[in-house]
Amino acid sequence: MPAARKMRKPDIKMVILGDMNVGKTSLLHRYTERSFKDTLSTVGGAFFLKQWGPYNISIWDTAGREQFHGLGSMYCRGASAIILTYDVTNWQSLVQLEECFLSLTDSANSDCIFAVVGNKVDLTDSYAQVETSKDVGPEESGISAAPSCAAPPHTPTIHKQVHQEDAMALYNRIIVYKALNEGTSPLAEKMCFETSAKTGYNVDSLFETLFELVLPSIIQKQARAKSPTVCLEEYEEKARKRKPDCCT
Ligand SMILES: Nc1nc2c(ncn2[C@@H]2O[C@H](COP(=O)(O)OP(=O)(O)OP(=O)(O)O)[C@@H](O)[C@H]2O)c(=O)[nH]1
Ligand SMILES: [Mg+2]
Repeated sequence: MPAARKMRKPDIKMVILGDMNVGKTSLLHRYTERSFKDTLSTVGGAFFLKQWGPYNISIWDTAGREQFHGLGSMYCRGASAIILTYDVTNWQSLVQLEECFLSLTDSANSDCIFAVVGNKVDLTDSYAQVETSKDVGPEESGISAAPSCAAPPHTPTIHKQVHQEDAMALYNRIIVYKALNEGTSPLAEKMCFETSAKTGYNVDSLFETLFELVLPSIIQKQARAKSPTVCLEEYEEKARKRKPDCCT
């Protein structure tokens, strides 16, 4: 009889948030399946498990449609990294991140890492139009990238409504809103990405940067799980929560 297959518990949780139609599902699909396909608007949320070296990373895709916003905070509970996604051709999708989605992240871990991601850059920048097997930077694209499709890049006609400086300004406001340490938090230059789920531009960099940044949290969590000592603060907190109201 074949040995029963055990599913390992995820070591860490990441969540992707943003308005409907910005390309959240497509980004995850591009990263996990290495392709771009037609998507249906997400209902509720969906869960992906990514094996990264010896680690298991759960990535939660969420629905951007307004009727599902209430679920966002539940999905963010205990998250170590959150990807806030907008569409570079849609200014309102950036505004929505601050107005609707940021508060949903209050349930994430206190040391949660944030990335601000402008997707669909293939529609506005020719350097992002070359389909690549491994993503490349603007300076390398077109010339040295190994294209995996025959179509040559053409001059994009769609107006870019959001520039990276706007995303970086938002990222810096997030650091202040979250009361994160400005000195130790990763810089906006590192955490603001422009991507194309359609061509794959910058998609690997996004996920791999985040995985590297959450690695210390994974190691810390594993060390805590192995530790024979009891963290008194956590113990007291749990005991306090267990106490019935009549004892207060
Ligand atoms: N040109 C282009 N189109 C994209 C890109 N990413 C997604 N799309 C298209 O944008 C539409 C929405 O993509 P989804 O991935 O379903 O968007 P979503 O953010 O998951 O939407 P909800 O599930 O409704 O929240 C689809 O028609 C995709 O084909 C991209 O990088 N470039
Ligand atoms: Mg979706």
